[in-house]
Amino acid sequence: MLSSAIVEGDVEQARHLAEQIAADPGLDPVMALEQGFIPGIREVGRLWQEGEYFLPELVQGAEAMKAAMAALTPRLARSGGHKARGKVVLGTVAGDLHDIGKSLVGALLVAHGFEVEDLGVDVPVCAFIDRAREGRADIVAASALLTTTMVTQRALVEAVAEARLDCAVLIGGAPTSARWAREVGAHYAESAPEAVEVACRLVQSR
Ligand code: B1M
Repeated sequence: MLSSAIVEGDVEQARHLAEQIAADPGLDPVMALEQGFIPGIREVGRLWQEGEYFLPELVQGAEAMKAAMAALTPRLARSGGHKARGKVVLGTVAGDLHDIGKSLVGALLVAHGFEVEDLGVDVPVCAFIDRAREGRADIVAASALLTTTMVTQRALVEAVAEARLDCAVLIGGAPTSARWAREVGAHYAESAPEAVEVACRLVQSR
């Protein structure tokens, strides 16, 4: 049901279901995302790739997904600890407008006690560097959803080293992988919950 609200691009239904989950303390919002809403948006991507959906359906599916996320985010923020664990500067790299996964990473980091400065989408490398320097960030976290924009993650690692910033670089996003992260010299997380685990490890080891 959660997945089909997204596949059908039904914004009202997606919001309604997410609000019900958010209001029920017996339900796990992360599980609802991982097992319901996210498979739905991935199915939208598959249908679009196979030519069954056109751009309006892709956009509509994304709208439904964003409505679900908006309803669940306050609950996600309340679900974790409140100890300040570290500072993260987060964004989707330049040229890339996908923000659903990035926002999920941000919401879960906040839920687990991190201070997160979310720079949004289409973020140039220099903006990551400036904010990380000024905010004395522990981690710079960059999402990329396009094979054409993931190369910017490499540029970010290089820029962090060049600027001699004392922070780790964490990357993720659908086309990326642990292998890609190793190649560019970054830390990697496959999912938002894993991003929290990696961020906790990185901050603890500092
Ligand atoms: Co776009 N899109 N899209 N799109 N879109 C993909 C990514 C694509 C795979 C679809 C496809 O072909 N099947 C394809 C990329 C192909 C490629 O490069 N290999 C694609 C394309 C081509 C495009 C356009 C070029 C289409 C066009 O205009 N012709 C265009 C690009 C615009 C741009 O960015 N410049 C475009 C536009 C759009 C919409 C605007 C319509 C919309 C985005 C809306 C929005 O984000 N506000 C959209 C959507 C929704 C998708 C799909 C269907 C879903 C993405 C998503 O939100 N997934 C996507 C297909 C797919 O992913 N299967 C697709 C759910 C989200 C929770 O998952 O972001 O992967 P994800 O995040 C995961 C993990 O990756 C990880 O955690 C999350 C799960 O817990 N993660 C991190 C993410 N960031 C992380 C960071 C971390 C750690 C983990 O540390 C920092």
